[in-house]
Amino acid sequence: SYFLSYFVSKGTRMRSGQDHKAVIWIEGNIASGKTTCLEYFSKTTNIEVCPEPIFRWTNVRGHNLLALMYQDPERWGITLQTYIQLTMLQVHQAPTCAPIRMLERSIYSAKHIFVENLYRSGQMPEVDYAVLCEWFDWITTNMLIPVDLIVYLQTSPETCHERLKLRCREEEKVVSLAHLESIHQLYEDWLIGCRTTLPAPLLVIPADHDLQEMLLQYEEKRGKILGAAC
Ligand code: DCP
Repeated sequence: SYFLSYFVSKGTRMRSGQDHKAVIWIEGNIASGKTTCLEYFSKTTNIEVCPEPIFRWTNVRGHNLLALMYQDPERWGITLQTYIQLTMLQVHQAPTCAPIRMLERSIYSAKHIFVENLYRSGQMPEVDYAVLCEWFDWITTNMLIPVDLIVYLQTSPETCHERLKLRCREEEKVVSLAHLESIHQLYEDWLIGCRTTLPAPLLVIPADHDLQEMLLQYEEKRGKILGAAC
């Protein structure tokens, strides 16, 4: 009923029948095809799509922080990831009118994938990692980060590597297959291995297929995706 409110996601999120806005996160490796997925759903009325704010990471008052991080991860890893944490939090908190919001990645994958990768590969000093962990824990304990469904575009690192070479993004020229393998493994551990409790149900979509086939998949699964989120 209109007055019926209930709790989901570890009891942190209150929903009320009329004003509830569904939130979907699109997760996946670098070049897994998240942008294509978002573009497809952006054509649906009632859905607001929010791409990762890369344009902010490549221009922080004139500084290309993403490029700096790839050039010298030990020096710039914490700076980039602190900034990404801020910009993703701003995306999560942004007001919206649309009944469904679809986000590219989340503050969760920023931490569980990219911060973990820098630390575990020995490219981030332990003290930098500790500071980022404390920020992340505080934010996720004290702030509302709404999510109703996590969609995981599951790819092989090899496919991502091929796509990455094709798109030729300047900052990413140093991204190797080994790097994509590490990111892939962390995604598998986080979402499939479920070492931590996920903040929402998970839908896995195999995403190694070519563009046409992926668009067909989204067409086929749109009911499932949108239905599961609402
Ligand atoms: N990145 C990072 N740390 C994060 C998030 C992203 O270092 N917490 C980096 C990885 C990439 C770049 O930012 O070099 C952009 O991420 P993606 O390539 O995954 O974004 P795209 O929009 O290109 O994704 P896709 O190709 O799936 O559409």
